[in-house]
Amino acid sequence: MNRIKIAIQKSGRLAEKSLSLLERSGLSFARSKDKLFWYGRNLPVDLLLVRDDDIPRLLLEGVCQLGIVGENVALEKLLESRQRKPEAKLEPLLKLEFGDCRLMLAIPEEQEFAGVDMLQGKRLATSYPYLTRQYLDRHGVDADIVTLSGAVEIAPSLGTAEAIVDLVSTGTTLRANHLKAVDGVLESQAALYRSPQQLSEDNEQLLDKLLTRIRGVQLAAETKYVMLHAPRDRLDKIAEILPGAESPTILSLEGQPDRVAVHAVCTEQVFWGHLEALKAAGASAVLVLPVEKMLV
Ligand code: PRT
Ligand code: ZN
Repeated sequence: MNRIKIAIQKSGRLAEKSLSLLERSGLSFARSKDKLFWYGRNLPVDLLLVRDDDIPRLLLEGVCQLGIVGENVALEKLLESRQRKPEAKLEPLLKLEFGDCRLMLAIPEEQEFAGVDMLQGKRLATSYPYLTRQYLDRHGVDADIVTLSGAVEIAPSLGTAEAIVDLVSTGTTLRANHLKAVDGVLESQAALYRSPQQLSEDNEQLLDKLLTRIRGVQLAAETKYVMLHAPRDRLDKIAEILPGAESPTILSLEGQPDRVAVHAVCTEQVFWGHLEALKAAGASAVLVLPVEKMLV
């Protein structure tokens, strides 16, 4: 059986969460501090630790079979490689719900935004020239794209561009540079991608198993096991409040004919508001427990 290689970011915003997701899915690796390659100990699945920008190419070339990278980077590199190979394809298997950010058009804060048309003939600084060109084309606007590998946000004050297209999460960087986000180019989060290369049947099965486990970890992260006591005649109301719970288990309570114990698996987030509503509906002894693993 061939081994599967998964590429993840070595260090940076996605590194820790990518590794943790794989470890929580039951993969264990012989860690080596400096090396880029970690051997899989319990399954034939190894890790390659690289710069995030290299991950799409490793997948497109079939060096790695799976990779975790931001959709922003995957799409940018895909558009870039289509210059050489128009049929290049890279599709996400799963969105991973971390690394959220938005690629946005930003202009100096004192300027009025009069639509994307105002960029006609202007200079736009970005580290995402292909996504930016696609965005401009979508709006029928022609502008000069100044490609920078970092510190894009200082381009307008340096006079090298009139506007920028950059990643934004909290907006602090834009504000610190007297810029404001005026339009969205792309919403992004980390995703699991697979190489377009064909896999052996064994590896296809291994990949299915990994996907099921990763989905299970994602589901378990949101899922809670809720236990409570409730008046028997308020059961309908209680069941309505429990978020994402299907057919709770009802158990009788010794010596309390009017009250029952309710156990439910809630597949949506349980907030304080839900607990307060349960209490108002007559529930008591409400316990919310984390779920470690789920197989559905
Ligand atoms: O070394 P390597 O090449 O692997 O890492 P890198 O420096 O290229 O990437 P890294 O670790 O900074 O980011 C990896 C991925 O995290 C990105 O490709 C995105 O998918 C995602 N991500 C999420 C972000 C941000 N949020 C983010 N805020 N990537 C970058 N930023 C930067 C942004 O470029 C800007 O400079 O943070 C600044 C803006 O942040 P706010 O909070 O001030 O708005
Ligand atoms: Zn990078």
